[in-house]
Amino acid sequence: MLIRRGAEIPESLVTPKSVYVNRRKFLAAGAALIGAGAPPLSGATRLGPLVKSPFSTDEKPTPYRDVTTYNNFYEFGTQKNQPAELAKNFKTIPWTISVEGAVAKPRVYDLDAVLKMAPLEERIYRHRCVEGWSIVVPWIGFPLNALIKQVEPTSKAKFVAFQTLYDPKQMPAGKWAGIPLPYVEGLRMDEAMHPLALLSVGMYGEILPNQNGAPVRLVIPWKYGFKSIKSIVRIKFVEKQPPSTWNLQNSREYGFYSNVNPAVDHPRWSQATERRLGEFFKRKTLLFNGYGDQVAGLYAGMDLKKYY
Ligand SMILES: Nc1nc2c(c(=O)[nH]1)N[C@H]1C(S)=C(S)[C@@H](COP(=O)(O)O)O[C@H]1N2
Ligand SMILES: [Mo]
Repeated sequence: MLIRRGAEIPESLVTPKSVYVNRRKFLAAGAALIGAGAPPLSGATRLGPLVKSPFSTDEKPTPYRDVTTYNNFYEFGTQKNQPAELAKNFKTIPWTISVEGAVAKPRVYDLDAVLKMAPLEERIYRHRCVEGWSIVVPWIGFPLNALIKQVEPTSKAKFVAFQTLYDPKQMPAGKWAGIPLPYVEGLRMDEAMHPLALLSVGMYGEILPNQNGAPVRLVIPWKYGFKSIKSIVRIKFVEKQPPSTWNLQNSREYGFYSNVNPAVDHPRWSQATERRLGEFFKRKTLLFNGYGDQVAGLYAGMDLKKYY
């Protein structure tokens, strides 16, 4: 582990207290951390060293401020600006993820074990919300398939089910979210094994802000944003297609697959275009969010209008 500091100033002086405390906690969790020469814009903890990924887009990342203040995280409020406020004191340390079900080696991972699972990569991905906005995010994480291989799924494992923490004490707004909680999501096994499917622990060089799904979230760049479940506490390997929150909420509007598809409209609005946060003009939405070369094979022969 390498910890550096640029200037000869106690970091307690140059870093907001909350971040300073958070940094010490994260060090206790054994993360690979580096201090940047200059305090980062956001002032949070740096993660590194990072492997650059060939899967990154060369599009310009959306400004950090937009990505951290315009969020969907219904446990912390349904307005876009609420998660940044209401998740401020969300306690993410200690944290455990139970990996269970149809696997030879079920295990409860603490955050330290998650961070040590595979080399941390930076991956710049496009992200398309079903509501019609999009962002480009430099995520930090590693392929979900690294975790899957470690627990050795059995032949009964056809799907993977994910669950977010639901702590009504820390998430009082969850009561008014209008969706069933805890938030749950699922992937077919081959989707989960796909090299693009990312378990993320950070973004913009830093640990994940709480509103973006700290300490560990999924990022599935070819699917609508709601498949990218935040603050994961349980991963279960199952035989049958598991429930997913937005499908439970409204199955006519939100399917299990939820692949980005400009040709399949949401019943209440078109999906043909999107607005990149920070831009004025709309862009055309791309099939599989532009990742078709890599993922279309997963859906060969499937009617994407039926399996929306
Ligand atoms: N637990 C949980 N995960 C969630 C959500 C949520 O409300 N709760 N919202 C989803 C939606 S709709 C989107 S678009 C993305 C937003 O991720 P971001 O805030 O990091 O951009 O998170 C997804 N993951
Ligand atoms: Mo979304």
